[in-house]
Amino acid sequence: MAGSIKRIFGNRMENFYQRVTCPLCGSADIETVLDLGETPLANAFLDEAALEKEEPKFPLSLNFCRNCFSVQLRHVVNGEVLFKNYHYATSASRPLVEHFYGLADEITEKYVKSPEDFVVEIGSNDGALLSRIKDRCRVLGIDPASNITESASVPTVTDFFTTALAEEIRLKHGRARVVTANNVMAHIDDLRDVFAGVKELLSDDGRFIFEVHWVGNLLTEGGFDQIYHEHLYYHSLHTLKTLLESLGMTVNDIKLIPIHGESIRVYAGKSGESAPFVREFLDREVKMGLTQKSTYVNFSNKIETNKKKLLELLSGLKADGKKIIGYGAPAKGNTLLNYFGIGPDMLDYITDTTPQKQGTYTPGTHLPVVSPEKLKTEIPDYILLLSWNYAGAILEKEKELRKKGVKFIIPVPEACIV
Ligand code: DWN
Repeated sequence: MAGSIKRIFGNRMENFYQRVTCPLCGSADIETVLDLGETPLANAFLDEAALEKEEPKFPLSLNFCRNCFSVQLRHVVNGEVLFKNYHYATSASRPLVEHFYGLADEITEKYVKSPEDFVVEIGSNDGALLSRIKDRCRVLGIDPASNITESASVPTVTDFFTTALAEEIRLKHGRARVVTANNVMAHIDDLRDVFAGVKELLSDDGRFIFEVHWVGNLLTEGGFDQIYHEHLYYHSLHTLKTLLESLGMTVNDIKLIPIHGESIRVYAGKSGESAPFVREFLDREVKMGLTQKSTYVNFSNKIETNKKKLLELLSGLKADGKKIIGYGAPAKGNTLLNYFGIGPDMLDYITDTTPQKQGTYTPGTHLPVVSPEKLKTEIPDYILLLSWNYAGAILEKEKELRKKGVKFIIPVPEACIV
């Protein structure tokens, strides 16, 4: 099927266009199942000067493909706009760094047999994962965000990954024993080209190991805030397996991992068998309704119910004179803040450990982002935990605050106070 897919682009407007066919299977049998209105880009944090300027906003809605069950954004924003100047740094979240060290150790223990083996990471950001293994094998990062890669700790190509770049890398460095890509394969419009490029780069016995947020978690944990313009796809194993097999690759195994809510780690290659758990996981997805359009329509209704509950909670606390701040300025936080309409009337500021984010303002809601140091001198009554996906680590880290009576509000799947 590869190469036979004809994508008919809709009106290509400035910096974004509307999909009229499924980019994974080419079917025109796609339907909008959820609409979050027009929002600014989730990682487009503003400096002081930008506050006075008009902020670009883009439609944010989900389509469901009845043919391959893919869940995807209806409108695609130009990748250059999204990723060329990027505020997200992996190393700002310690739990994420530790998670990637674990993956790096698994890669070297299971797949790296010689210092000559070559490991490539697509979307390598600041090099956190590859820095763990760079002394044990040859490594190369690939990432388009020059403001992040300029300080990367490993050899990095500052560009988007494509089949053309894959061939260039293969000719220069040889085939890769492992290609890994984490929180990347939901961000790329022409996923077929990227997967074909991985196949081009991978050795015959190599492994393509990648992690993506799992659409099953979006529907259960209610993490609707993971929907933003960077995330063009909300993957299930069903859609990834269909795409990989259409390119002659096999899903060798899959793991469900507790990162970003719940993500799936897929192990694929040009050879090897499929572990029994692959079939079990596919059956689980069918039982959860991930291959049914109605599941996503019902999910949309759950978001509205939670929106009402959280706004009532915050309004009530403000009416009682409570001081509320935000904790963590994740991209997903901006989907929640914008769609729920939570701004300076409810939150005084947001703390975040990312140096690039401190001193900026959140897109659309214009909340000041400050260093967590502020919490050493100003004690709020309530903290809205926008980085809820690290709740365990954060609640432990902030146990002294909690001993002083500060309460945390977990916003999704249903607003609750802990
Ligand atoms: O796909 C993506 C996801 C997986 O990661 C990218 N589009 C960008 C990014 O999305 P995100 O910004 O929602 O990711 P995180 O890792 O959930 O962001 C956490 C934010 O919270 C960071 O800005 C760092 C901050 N943080 C903090 O202030 N204190 C994190 C921890 C753990 C903390 O203790």
